[in-house]
Amino acid sequence: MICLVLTIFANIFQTAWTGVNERTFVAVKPDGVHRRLVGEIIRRFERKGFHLVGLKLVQASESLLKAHYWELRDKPFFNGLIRYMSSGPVVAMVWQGLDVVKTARRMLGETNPADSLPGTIRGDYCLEVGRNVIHGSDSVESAQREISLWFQNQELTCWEDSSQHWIYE
Ligand code: DAT
Ligand code: MG
Repeated sequence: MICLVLTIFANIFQTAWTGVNERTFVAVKPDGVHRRLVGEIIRRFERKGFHLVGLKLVQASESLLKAHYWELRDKPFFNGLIRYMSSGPVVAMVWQGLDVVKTARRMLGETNPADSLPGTIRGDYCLEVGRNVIHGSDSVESAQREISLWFQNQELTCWEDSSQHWIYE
């Protein structure tokens, strides 16, 4: 019985995060904050038509960052990555909209700015992989994991977007 309830709940939860309600986790990294890129980055997501549901300035703890980048724990750059990410505040955000995970990654550009096309955030505003100004979830599953790591449920705001009818047919 408990299993059934959990399955139904999980399904409702998943359904709620698909289609126009898909969500992703985006963070302006400390270099982006220091370099005054926060407004520019938010502007790009707003103008694209995505819907902001969570936003905060965070001095991330080492444990949060280690959990966030757990998959990279064996990489030689891991310790440097954690030092960089904890060196200053991060602007953590949750954006919502159709295909937001994939589209946000395309807006970010490639992991290495040198491979990122002009017009992407990393293509326009940075040069080195170790200072690539922004994070974006790489799949719907990562987005769910990262959103729950960085945000409490009550920090996410559901609000009616008056421009929805002009963005979706
Ligand atoms: P992404 O941020 O594009 O999802 P990732 O998840 O593979 O890329 O790596 C996370 C971050 O780690 C990345 O934004 C910058 C850093 N990083 C990745 N590869 C690196 C490398 N070869 N040298 C230094 N830092 C690296
Ligand atoms: Mg990644």
